[in-house]
Amino acid sequence: MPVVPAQPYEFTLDPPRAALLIIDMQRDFVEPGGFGEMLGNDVSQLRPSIEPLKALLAAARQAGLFVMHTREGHKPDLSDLHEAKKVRGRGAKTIGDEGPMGRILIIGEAGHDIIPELYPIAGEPVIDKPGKGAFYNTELTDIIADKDIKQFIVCGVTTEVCVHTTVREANDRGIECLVLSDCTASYFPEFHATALRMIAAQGGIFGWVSDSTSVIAALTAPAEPAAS
Ligand code: C5J
Repeated sequence: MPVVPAQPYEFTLDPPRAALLIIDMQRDFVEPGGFGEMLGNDVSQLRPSIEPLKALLAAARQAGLFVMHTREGHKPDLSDLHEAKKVRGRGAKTIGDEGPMGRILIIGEAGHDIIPELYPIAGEPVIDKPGKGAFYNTELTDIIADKDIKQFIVCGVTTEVCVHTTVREANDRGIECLVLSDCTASYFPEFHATALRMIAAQGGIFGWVSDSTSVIAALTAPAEPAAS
């Protein structure tokens, strides 16, 4: 099995049991005019993750790795939006209000969709999640049980919010998480760095940290000849 250099120690990748999980690479988080900017963030901080993630996604598809995408958002009638989340931030505009890319963080609106650079293709589940974690109130548990997935290669935004919440949820469900430093991003570079350190600390308390170059090398390495 391919071995990926990682922190706190190497990660043994089992491709048939692994999935690339791309968290919330949505226009509402990455592009101006969306939810991220509405909260006062500098969305340009997320852009450097796009190119490495694009290369990784191409390599994963080429290698036949199972790919999943998530999108944070809510039903148009807001029936899955807690009042506590709706009012958080005390902004002039909130989830469900009209913004430059349609109603903010609402399923079906332009801003809620995944950025064109990383758009899903047929066969790649898109998991709509109302929370920060990808397991809460979604079909993810059933999808990974059906595919017998035991490892996630985790990418997306933001590192300390939806990526971290999902990694913690997955960790408690026995999934090994390999988080890629150059394919994740935060509006706050210091949170990004610290969030990654938290994952690999204490012997990998939540998982492993590596980068796209290392995973692409592992996915494209020629298979070792079988022992005679
Ligand atoms: C946030 C996310 N930051 N995808 N969502 O609200 O991390």
